[in-house]
Amino acid sequence: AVSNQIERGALIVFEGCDRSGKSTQCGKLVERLKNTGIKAKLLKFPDRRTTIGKMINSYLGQTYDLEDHAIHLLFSANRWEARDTMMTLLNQGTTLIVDRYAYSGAAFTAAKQGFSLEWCKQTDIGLPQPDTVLYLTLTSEAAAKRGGFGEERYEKEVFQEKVAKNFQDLKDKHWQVIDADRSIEDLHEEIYHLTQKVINQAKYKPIEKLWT
Ligand code: 2DT
Ligand code: MG
Repeated sequence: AVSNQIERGALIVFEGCDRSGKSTQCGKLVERLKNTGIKAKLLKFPDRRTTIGKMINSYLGQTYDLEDHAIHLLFSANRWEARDTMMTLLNQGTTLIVDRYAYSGAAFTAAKQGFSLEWCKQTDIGLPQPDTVLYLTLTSEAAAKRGGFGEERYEKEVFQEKVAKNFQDLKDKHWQVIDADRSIEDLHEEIYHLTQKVINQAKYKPIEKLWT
């Protein structure tokens, strides 16, 4: 009955702490999907290439200061400016693999003094709802073995612990928690198999709105 309906792509989001291997896994997954004939595209937030993204990049690189609410709104705006393109791609059948999304937006800002998770979520309400959120976890010991933090804003132990706690509070039925403390290949295999199921199940489902 649905044979002449266009199959949409799935919206697959990766979240997790620093050094959990998100970016590596996103890249490998997109390549694997493409090699098996599935239309797929990699997106990353923040997208530092847009005008808004350049401001975010300067902020993260600590060459530019912004008031905490203002930078939160820019991170959110950086997703909204991608919204129409995301919807078009999904509706044309392209699966999107997304490296960080609104959950990072809320978890990071809410780790700052004086911000609640509830307030932080407001600006992203209504964005496309992910079909799944793959949350890669590492103990802080396992993370430490992967090397130290970099020089960007937020790359500090105490701050990252608050972020991790916020991620726990953001978890909902769309989340799958994945232990990232193993080899790149093993992790990739598990993720690839999980996503096969998600892609098949998403095909004829409408795209819902985040946090509504
Ligand atoms: P990358 O290291 O992944 O480029 O992220 N961040 C990210 C926020 O504070 N708010 C957001 O909305 C997003 C998407 C997480 C750069 C840093 O920016 C943080 C780490
Ligand atoms: Mg980083």
